[in-house]
Amino acid sequence: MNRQIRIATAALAASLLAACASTAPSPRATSASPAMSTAKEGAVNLSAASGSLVSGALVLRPMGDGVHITGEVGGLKPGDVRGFHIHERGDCSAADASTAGGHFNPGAQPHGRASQGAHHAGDSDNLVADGKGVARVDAHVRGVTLGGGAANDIAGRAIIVHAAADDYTTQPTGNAGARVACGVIRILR
Ligand SMILES: [Cu+2]
Repeated sequence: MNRQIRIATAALAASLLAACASTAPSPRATSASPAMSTAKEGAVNLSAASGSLVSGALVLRPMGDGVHITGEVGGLKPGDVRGFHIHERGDCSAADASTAGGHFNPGAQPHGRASQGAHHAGDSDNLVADGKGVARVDAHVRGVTLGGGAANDIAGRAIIVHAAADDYTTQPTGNAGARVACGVIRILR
C-alpha cells in the first residue's frame, strides 16, 4: 500500500514537472527525472543492415514505469540469440547502421543487463529465435518515455538487432557484433 502511494506521488510529481516543462525551453538535455509519455503508441519497421536478411515490425506502448515493445523479428537462424537495444540516434541511413550511434544512455550508466543493476536506458535482453528463425519480441524498457521530449524520451531514436548475443558485460556494446537490422521509433498516435 505504501509503495502504491509512493508511486502515485511520484507520478503526480512527474506530471507536474511535465506541465511546468511545457512552458519552458526544451528540457531534453537537462531533465533529471523521468517525465511522462505523451504518445499512446509507436512503431518501428526494422530494415536489414550490414547485408543481412533480418527484418521486423515492432509496436511500442507506454506501460507502467516505461515502454513495452512487442512484435516479431524474422530472417534469423533457428535458435539464434541476438542483441537488441535502443540506440541514441534515429538514423539508419548507413549500410552498417553505424549512424544510429551508441546505446541510448541518457543517465551515463555502464552497459549491463536491463533486469540487473546498472545499465543503459536502451539496454534490453537478447532476442531468441524459434525453430523458424523468428524471434517474438516482448520487452519492457523501464525508465523511458514515448514522446514528451525529456532526456529519456525514446521517440525518434533507433532500435537495432545485432549479429551476435549481448554478453551484458563488455563495455559499452555487450560485444553483440554487427548491426543487422535498424529502424526508427516513430509515433503513431
Ligand atoms: Cu545495440
